[in-house]
Amino acid sequence: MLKRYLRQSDPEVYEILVKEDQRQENSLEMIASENFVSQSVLEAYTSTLTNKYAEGYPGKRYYNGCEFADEIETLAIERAKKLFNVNFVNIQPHSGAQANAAVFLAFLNPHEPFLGMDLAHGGHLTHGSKVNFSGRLYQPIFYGVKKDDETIDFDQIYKLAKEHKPKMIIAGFSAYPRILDFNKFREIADSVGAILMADIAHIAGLVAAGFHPSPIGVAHVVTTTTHKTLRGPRGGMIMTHDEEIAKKINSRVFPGTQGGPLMHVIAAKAVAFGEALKPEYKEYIKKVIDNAKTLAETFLERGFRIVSGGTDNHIVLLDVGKKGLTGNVVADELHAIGITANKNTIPFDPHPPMITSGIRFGSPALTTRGLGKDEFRKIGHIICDLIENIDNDTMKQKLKKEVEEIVKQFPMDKFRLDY
Ligand code: DSN
Repeated sequence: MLKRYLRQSDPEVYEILVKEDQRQENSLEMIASENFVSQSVLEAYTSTLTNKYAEGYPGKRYYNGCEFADEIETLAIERAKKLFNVNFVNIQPHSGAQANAAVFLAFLNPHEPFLGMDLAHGGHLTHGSKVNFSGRLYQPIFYGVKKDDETIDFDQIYKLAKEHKPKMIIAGFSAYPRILDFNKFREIADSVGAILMADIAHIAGLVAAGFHPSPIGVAHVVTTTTHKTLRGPRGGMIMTHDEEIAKKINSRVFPGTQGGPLMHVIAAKAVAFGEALKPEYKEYIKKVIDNAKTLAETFLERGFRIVSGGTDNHIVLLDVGKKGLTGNVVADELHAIGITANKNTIPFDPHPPMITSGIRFGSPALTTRGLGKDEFRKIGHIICDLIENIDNDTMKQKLKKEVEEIVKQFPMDKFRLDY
């Protein structure tokens, strides 16, 4: 029986949680930043460590009773250090946004300039958007991708760096399907004496498994989330090789931007890192990339345009504007047949973020669920058929059934807690 305590004590919440279980089970989850954690991660996440306040760091806490909080945080840190081959990890950020906030606080004074990628070209809200603390408190200058091949425009970054003398340069994106050359970023940062921050929230799993060059030792400081390709609980962390930077980061996380750490989440992070250190995880990441490539190839075979013409990672960015449609409409139609993905701006998009010309697809969650190249090819065709028949209800019914057939083959019991 699932959630037996909640079922009796609070049927209202229970019903909603069961509906979410069913939603995850009955649809194809293709949001590039999502994944399914293991039952072990879930168990740690729901542990009694949620009850514990542990402001401070292992061995230096403000409250008593932290002996096991210390033990679990130290274990999580040691596993993360091994996984990323790095000297220092702060495991406490509640999210990627919190991790980035702590880094800004460590290196920039209010109104000082930094370079980040334009949101419309694949950047992130915390890399300078005017609706975010990063754009309100500091002075963002945006770089983007080249118009011809939609890969990062390093000439532009170099020029902007010379002109604006930023205190920090951010390398790392939410919707960029290609490999990042961290060395080039570092060269530019050094040429103007800027700090290089790599935000590997999306590609952390690929970096950990050795399928993407690591920024550790190249960037001064590296931030990430733990719940995307890394397949851990929702959360963030910050890494560096540099002892002085490490001290600064610790104080900017706590007390700089956060209060008590979420100890149950830190326990779940430790479990996820333990999983990622196993050889099976490398195989998983290889499949994540193969599946994304298969999806990209299918789109191309069907005559669709994808940003940058392919993918090197877990992301495929489809240009639906080319088909005379907008991302918001296609995302809703996909949802209606059981495929969850998000509308996303594409470089030089004529539409704003709530409309967009693109759809971002990701392979991490469905790969965890067990789907392989055959299924990704089938899903690619379903998506193309839908876009080509967006006003054809009979076709949409047929495609919905095809999605149902796929999801039935991959039950999700092993991603839920049974009591
Ligand atoms: N919301 C995340 C994503 O989807 O990429 C980034 O924070």
